[in-house]
Amino acid sequence: MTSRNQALFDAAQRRIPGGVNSPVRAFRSVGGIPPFLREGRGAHVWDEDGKRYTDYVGSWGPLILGHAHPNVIRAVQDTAARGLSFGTPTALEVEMAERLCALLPCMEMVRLVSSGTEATMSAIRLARGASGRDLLIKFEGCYHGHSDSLLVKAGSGLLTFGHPSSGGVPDDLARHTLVLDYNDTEGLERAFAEHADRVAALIVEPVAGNMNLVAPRPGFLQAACDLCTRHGAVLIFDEVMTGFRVGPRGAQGLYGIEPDLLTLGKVIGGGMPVAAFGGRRELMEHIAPLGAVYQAGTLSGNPVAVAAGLATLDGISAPGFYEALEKRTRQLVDGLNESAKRHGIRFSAQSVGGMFGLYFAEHCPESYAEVMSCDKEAFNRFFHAMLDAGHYFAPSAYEAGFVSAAHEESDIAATLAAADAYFSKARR
Ligand code: KE4
Repeated sequence: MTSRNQALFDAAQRRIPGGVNSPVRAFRSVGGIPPFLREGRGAHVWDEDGKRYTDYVGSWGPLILGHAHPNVIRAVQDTAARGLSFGTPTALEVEMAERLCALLPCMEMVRLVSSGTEATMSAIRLARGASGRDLLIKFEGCYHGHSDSLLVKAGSGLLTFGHPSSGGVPDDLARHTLVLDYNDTEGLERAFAEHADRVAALIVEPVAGNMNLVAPRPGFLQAACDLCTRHGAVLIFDEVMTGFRVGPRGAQGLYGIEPDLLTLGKVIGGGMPVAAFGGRRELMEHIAPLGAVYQAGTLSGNPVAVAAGLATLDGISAPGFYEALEKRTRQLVDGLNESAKRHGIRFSAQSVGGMFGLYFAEHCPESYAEVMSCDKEAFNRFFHAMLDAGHYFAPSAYEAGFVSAAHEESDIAATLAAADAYFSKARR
């Protein structure tokens, strides 16, 4: 009997490219049919066939309180009942701006947008406009959304000018993006030695989460900060994923480094489309209508979305929130490492705050090249065994995973039991 997931996927593929509205949802990397989810409550989601999963994706990070948190839903319902959008300033946007600037040391001013892509695209345009320079430095394996300047990767080796890694990106634009190796401080120093006076901005995920989780080596972020300061380049921390995920002050709080600009998304919308870019006042005052750098959006700061974000920020401000989240995430990671070791499986896992990485490799990778050497097929077998058992991990060996405040100790224990059963039978 064809499952409803299959029937829906067949129908979706007839009208939507790949059957999805965002490529990573299509299961192309892991194979198989993506479950079409219809409901979520707390740590659990249900697909259209009624199957329940413990969810470790959480809509790719936003659902840090868990699905359908009563306070978030009530905030959305109450705000929506007064109208969905006005295209005018609203009090809720002022409250969100004041909240973000109070929580994040580097933020003196902030502009709300509707996606992480818009946030990073706008921050890069601002850095170029404010500095009068064009060159952007990014790191291979870091993803900052799908604006043209960011869909670029090195041809090969260091100091290679960008080549488009997506159709539709003109060479003429890609050549303004220099792609380096994450965690390679020497390569970064060489790049600045050669191009310092041309660098408008350096954008980095302070904890990389889009090539699986790769933590910054000691000194890497500080070197980026020092080089940008010394050469008048704008340091952009892309905290769309890490913001309020790795700690109450994001990665900038965790590592004690203040970027010039910061981008946010995911958690600050709580599942609704809210993202932001912000930072030093003298930079942000270049943004229209104050300055010459244009940036706009019909639904930017949408009150219903912002209400969801504010309710989420209320939730993560509860005393002990991050200690509990970190403890729960570590319970998962430590349990998986212990189980894999006991069964002789080549596997490692690590966590930073409420996000984690799983790797079929001896050690946790510290670079893009090391991530690429992990056993992707072994991950895919693990992924499907766990999905069949009702535990939904990110459908790619190159994505981070997320735990929510709604995950109980019993949920983690059930996931660990399923993983142990899998490891006991898995190919060595
Ligand atoms: P969005 O445009 O998808 O809201 O944000 C782009 C973005 C920017 N910066 C970072 C660090 C990000 O992780 C993202 C988006 N992350 C992916 C998951 N790896 C979103 C999932 C998807 O593309 O469907």
